[in-house]
Amino acid sequence: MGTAEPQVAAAGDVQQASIDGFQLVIDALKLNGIDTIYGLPGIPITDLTRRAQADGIRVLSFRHEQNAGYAASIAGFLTQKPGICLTVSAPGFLNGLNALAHATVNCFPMILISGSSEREIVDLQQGDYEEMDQLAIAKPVAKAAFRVLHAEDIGVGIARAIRAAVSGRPGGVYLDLPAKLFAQSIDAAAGRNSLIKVVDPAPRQIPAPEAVKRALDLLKSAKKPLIILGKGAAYAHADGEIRALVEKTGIPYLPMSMAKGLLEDTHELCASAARSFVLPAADVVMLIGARLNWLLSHGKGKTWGGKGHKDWGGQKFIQVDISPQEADSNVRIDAPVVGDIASCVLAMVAALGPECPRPPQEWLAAVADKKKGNVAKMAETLAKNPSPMNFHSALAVVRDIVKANPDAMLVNEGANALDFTRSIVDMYKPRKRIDVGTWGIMGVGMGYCVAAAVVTKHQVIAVEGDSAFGFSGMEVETICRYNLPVCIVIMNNNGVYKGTDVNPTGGPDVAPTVFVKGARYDKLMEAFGGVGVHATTPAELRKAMEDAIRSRKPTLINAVIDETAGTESGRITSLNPSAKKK
Ligand code: ADP
Ligand code: TPW
Ligand code: MG
Repeated sequence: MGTAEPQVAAAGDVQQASIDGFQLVIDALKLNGIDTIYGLPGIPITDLTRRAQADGIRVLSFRHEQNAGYAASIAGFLTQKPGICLTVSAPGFLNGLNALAHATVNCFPMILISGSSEREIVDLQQGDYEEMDQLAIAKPVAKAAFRVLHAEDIGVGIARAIRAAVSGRPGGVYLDLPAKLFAQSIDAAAGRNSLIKVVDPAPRQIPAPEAVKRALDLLKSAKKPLIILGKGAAYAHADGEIRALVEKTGIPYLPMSMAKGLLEDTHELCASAARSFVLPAADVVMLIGARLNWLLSHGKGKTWGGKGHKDWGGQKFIQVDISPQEADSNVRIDAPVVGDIASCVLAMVAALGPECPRPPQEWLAAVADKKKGNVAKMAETLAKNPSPMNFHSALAVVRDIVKANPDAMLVNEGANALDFTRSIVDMYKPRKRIDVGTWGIMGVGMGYCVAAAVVTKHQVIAVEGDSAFGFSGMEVETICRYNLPVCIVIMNNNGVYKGTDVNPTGGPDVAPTVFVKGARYDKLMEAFGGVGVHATTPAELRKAMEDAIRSRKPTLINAVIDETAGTESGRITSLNPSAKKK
């Protein structure tokens, strides 16, 4: 004992004089306000997860890196700070890579940090543990990719990753940290001094006044103007400016899926219920943070009033976007406005002046009329109470629950489970709806639930197709482990799109789209201490959802849906070659 104290003191002195790679990474993240890591431990990053937690970063461990990655990507969308996903090398990296690509495609800021094996061995392909040239593989799907080889460069590496993720059009960034880097020690003072607190990581980008004028002149000339809000508008946190623009101009608007709630879906200018009327009828369309990709039928074809599949409908387009390259990607953009949405919309509102002309009354009346008819039709369908439940009768319940809990986050994936929820469940506040995004991917569900609960602290409601849920279902353990207020509703129709396909050969295998009949997903939740409920009627579903929200306990409701109720591919049957033939 007598000699122990001086030894500890000596060791302490040495430690204080130097700092290792692990610590520099943690300090660099913290210095930049990063407080949460979504990941999965293992060589060589296990100690990074431990030490990050010890240093006050919240480290959320997942059961599969893809789900950690999706969580990080949506945390980026919700917070405008890069979501951090941390994985091990080769297989862990590849599992996370899907989410990195997803972040880039959806314009979400995210950084995938993966440990990697020894460079000298990897580059000579000598067969290291989990050998892979991860940097090269990440590059095509990342907005940017960096590798840090020396401890003194960690500060620069993290700063570059942050800037690349959040500036301009946000995206996924890969940061490769070889195992050897973590163990490197350098002088502590020099190490700390090498860290960079990024100043103004996502600088405002002010639009050119002439671009604003061009856009407003076109907008004012319109007889049938329409505004389309995309998830870029939701990401921009410019809620007040966007409301001012819509209300001041009095122009009907259409929210894309994740822009729902930017203005409440019940707003009198919301044209969602008249979508198929306003798209072909509009003469000038202003896109705000929405791309003319497949989700908007590329701005042409029959959806837009064009004669054939590739014909333009004759609309003129204004596009507000931070990416100068986005305009003209599909059809001519007559008035591009390049800048960040907050600055652009603010500039437009200011330039409109006090007496802003309203759109012609005939246009507003026509839109309102279409809406009224469609809303009435939908109300009729929702009021039915068939047995077994169908998507409509179940979603009528979800619609009420979301209305009563407008702060709740809504996670949504599936085919019919997605399309019906999007059209039936109104949103009342910005950035509350998160879903399959630009790719229409299955698998984001449970990762999104974890991040939504952790970031917002609000109740999370997930409406999941039974197939969609399966992609990330094991993360219900994660939800239970962190005791998150997540209520998962599985629209269980026994399969992909429906549960009724048959094997044409008459053989023993079921059809590729069919699952175990009458599966009890609720039992899965009970296995980890959560609440599982089997609901066969709207009343049971309502009670279970109300209980879940009251208790904030992790809950999974297996909502039994008529297995004949869905349609092939949900609303995008047209993209499915075989369905088209039918
Ligand atoms: P949606 O799927 O909802 O139609 P998209 O993902 O297609 O939306 O489009 C989002 C667009 O928003 C992208 O083109 C992106 O460049 C843009 N964007 C993202 N953030 C901003 C921002 N802060 N300011 C301006 N544009 C942005
Ligand atoms: C990563 C293809 C699109 S929708 C879907 C699949 C498999 C599941 C639909 O069944 P679900 O919904 O969820 O039960 P419902 O209500 O219609 O029955 N792999 C990935 N992404 C996609 N989009 C697919 C496959 C697909
Ligand atoms: Mg299904």
